[in-house]
Amino acid sequence: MKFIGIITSLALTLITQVRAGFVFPFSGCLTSQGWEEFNGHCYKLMYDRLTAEPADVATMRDTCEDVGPIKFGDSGAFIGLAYLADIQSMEENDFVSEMVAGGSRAWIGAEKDVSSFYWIRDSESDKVEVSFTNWKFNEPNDKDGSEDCVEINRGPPGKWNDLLCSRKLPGVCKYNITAYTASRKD
Ligand SMILES: [Ca+2]
Repeated sequence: MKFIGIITSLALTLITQVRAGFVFPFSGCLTSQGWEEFNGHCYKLMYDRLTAEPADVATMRDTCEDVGPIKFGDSGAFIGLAYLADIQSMEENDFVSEMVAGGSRAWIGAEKDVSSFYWIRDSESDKVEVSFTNWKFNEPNDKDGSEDCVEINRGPPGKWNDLLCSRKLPGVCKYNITAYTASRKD
């Protein structure tokens, strides 16, 4: 039985490391596929995983879950560990802004509920109220009372703007390397 257990464990490790044909490393990031490392996390600028086009926020959240590494949830289902990026400091903001680069705008993971913005990582974790911010001058302006999502690089590099969640942009995906490696030890 111990042998079977080891085989099962190896199989699970292989399944969870390999995603879309890629093996996610247990340290560092999958640089060959565009993932870049900053402060214990991996980041990637992504487009819709199905169309390779810019997409609305909901589609980009799904894309992030689909393109990153996975773990097994309590129900036994696979859970994607990557999420539309939260940003906690100016250093991280600079990193993300430069990674998006080229004057491009991109979704980050903040979304408004009533009057406050929250980071939403996945359906299993609580949303966390945004603390660090880098709003563009006169933003968030909630134009027409309907701007509930947040883009980076609007106007000056690194600055944030609130806009309609249905607008189409690429998105910045992110996952915690330690959360990934820890998920392999249970
Ligand atoms: Ca706005």
